[in-house]
Formats: sequence, C-alpha cells, structure tokens
Amino acid sequence: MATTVTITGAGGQIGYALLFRIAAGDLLGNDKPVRLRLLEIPEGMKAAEGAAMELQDCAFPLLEHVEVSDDPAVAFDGCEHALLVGARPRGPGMERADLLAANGGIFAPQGRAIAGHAASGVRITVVGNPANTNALIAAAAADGLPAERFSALTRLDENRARGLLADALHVPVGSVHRLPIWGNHSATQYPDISHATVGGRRALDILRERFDDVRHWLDQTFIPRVAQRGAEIISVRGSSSVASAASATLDHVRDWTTGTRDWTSAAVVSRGEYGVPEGLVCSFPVRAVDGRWEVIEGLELSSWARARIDASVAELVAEREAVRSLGFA
Ligand code: NAX
Repeated sequence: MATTVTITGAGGQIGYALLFRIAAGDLLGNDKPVRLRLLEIPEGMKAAEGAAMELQDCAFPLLEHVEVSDDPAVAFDGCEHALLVGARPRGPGMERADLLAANGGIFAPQGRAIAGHAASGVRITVVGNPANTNALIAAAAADGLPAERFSALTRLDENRARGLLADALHVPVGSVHRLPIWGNHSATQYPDISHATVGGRRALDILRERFDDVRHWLDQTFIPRVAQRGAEIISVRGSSSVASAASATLDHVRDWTTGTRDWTSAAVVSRGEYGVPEGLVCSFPVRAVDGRWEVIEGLELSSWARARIDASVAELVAEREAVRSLGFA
C-alpha cells in the first residue's frame, strides 16, 4: 500500500528539490511505494505540472501516482505526510503584520483542509516562513487534530550549525552531535553548543583549546553565522537555500516517523517545557519516539543561554499576539 505525501508549493524551488528525492525513496525508505499530491496556487500550477511530467520521465519504481491540484481538499485527501512548503514571501514594502495576515490566509485554510481530508494519523511539517507561526496557525485551524501532529522545520538550522562547527574544528560533520536549536526559525534562534560532543569529547573543551575566549567566538562568530547562513547562501549563490532545505525536511520527517537514537531539533507545540508559554511552536532539543516528538527535559541552561532563549521566545509570543489580533490562532 503506497503512502500518500502532499507537498504544497510544489512548483517552487524547494518543492522541486524535494519531489525527486521523495520519489527515489529518500523519505519513506527504498522499499516503500509513494503517491505524491502536489498543491499549488493557480500561478504555480504550470511549474508543478512540469515537475510531475519530469517525475513520470524518471520512471521511479516506487512512485505509484502523481496528482497536481490547486484545491487543498483534493491535495490533502488521504495524505499521511503533509509538507507545507508554499508560503507568501515578504514583498517590497510589506509590513510584518501584512506578511502574517497573508500567511494566515494560507495556513488557516490548509489546516482546516488537512483536518477535513487527510488520513487520521497525518503528520504535518511546516517549512514555509515564518515557519513556527505558520504551524501555530495551521494547528489552531485544524479542528479535531491533535496539535502535536504539527511541527516546523529547524533542522536546517541544526544541520548548518553542525556543519559550521565541524568546519571550524576540521572534523567530519558526522562526529558532531547534540547541537540543538532553541526558539524561532529566525535571526533570534539559539544554536546551543553547550551539550555538543565532537568525536565523543565535549565540544566546549575542544573549543577552549582553540580559542582564548570561547564565549566571544560563540557570540560574535558562530551564533550569528548560523543564524545568518540563509543570507550568506543568498549572497554567494545568488539564490536562497534549496537543496539543503529539502534535505533537512527529509531528515525531519524521517526522524519523526522512524525515531531517533540521539537528540535533534524541531519546532514543536510547547507544553510549557523550560518555561516556554504553552501552545507556542518553539524549537527545542527533541528526540522522536514512537512517532512523537519528545522534548529533552532537565537540561541545565546558563543565564547567558537563558537570555538568548528568552529573546527568541519573546519574538514568538509577539508573532502569536499579532496573528491572534488578526483572528488567526
Ligand atoms: P518559492 O517561491 O520558490 O516557492 C514557493 C511556492 O509556493 C511557489 O511556487 C508558490 O506558487 C507556492 N505557493 C504560494 N502560496 C501557496 C499556497 N497557498 N498553496 C500552495 N502553494 C503556494 O520558495 P522556496 O524557495 O521553495 O521556499 C519555500 C518556503 O520555504 C519559503 O517560505 C521560504 O522562506 C521557506 N524556507 C524555510 C526554511 C526553514 O528552514 N524553515 C529554509 C528554506 C526556506 O527559506
């Protein structure tokens, strides 16, 4: 029996990078047939239809069916994984409130359509920005679906942080573990190196051997570089992160479904862990067990770390207040 995966914004850049990897088995496993549903707005339908034609031309043995639609009720019908990638980008002169209102107009109806048409066990991953608050909006609109089925992507930020630390220490990225992202997928995010290990040793001990002032390096170099990596990619590549965003999306969904042995990062609905207000979609260190994200509890946080987390959480609270005042969430 094939698994149905719905991708919104499928005619866009990340959609294009995701589709072929999912069809090749990189999401569900290389023995699991998949049925793809591609949701676009009318302006994006041709691009999605073109991608569907190319998918057919790849003759992927696992790909059972591809359907393209601009109707959320059709696109989410029976879906087990919904990847919400399509979102309204900030246009020139657009105020933050306009951006949140435009995305509320996308994610609230999609949340309702998912609740009405998706499979009962559906898991929803929000990639489109502002990802945390778009997930909050969709979850609030999805009557009858547990909010824990919604999470937003901060895995790209974690992968960036691991890659940048590995590069700084001249070690393979596979040797870097436990480097979670806290807070919002935005410039306020806090990549937390304090529990990280590199080749089994504490990253902080290794950093102290390299840098006279590790706190300064974290403050002035590492953390801003992780948080601004998207802008750095744009300035070098001339276009935003695409393949890395798609790859992180696959990592996120695969881990959520199959479980993790170690920590990772995901923006999940807070139950008040670490004092984060309940209901906010906030990134935490998590592990996945039996198809659920579990926040890693009981970690010690320095006052420096706490201040950074609080600043990012304050931004999420402000976003929630803004979308509430617009009638969403
Ligand atoms: P593109 O502009 O290439 O593609 C977006 C697609 O979404 C377009 O084809 C558009 O027609 C479609 N779309 C818009 N509204 C829609 C709706 N209501 N229903 C269905 N489709 C709709 O952007 P792309 O580079 O693919 O990025 C997609 C989103 O990912 C953006 O919001 C971007 O900011 C966000 N990102 C999130 C990241 C994360 O880590 N959470 C990192 C990468 C990326 O920046």
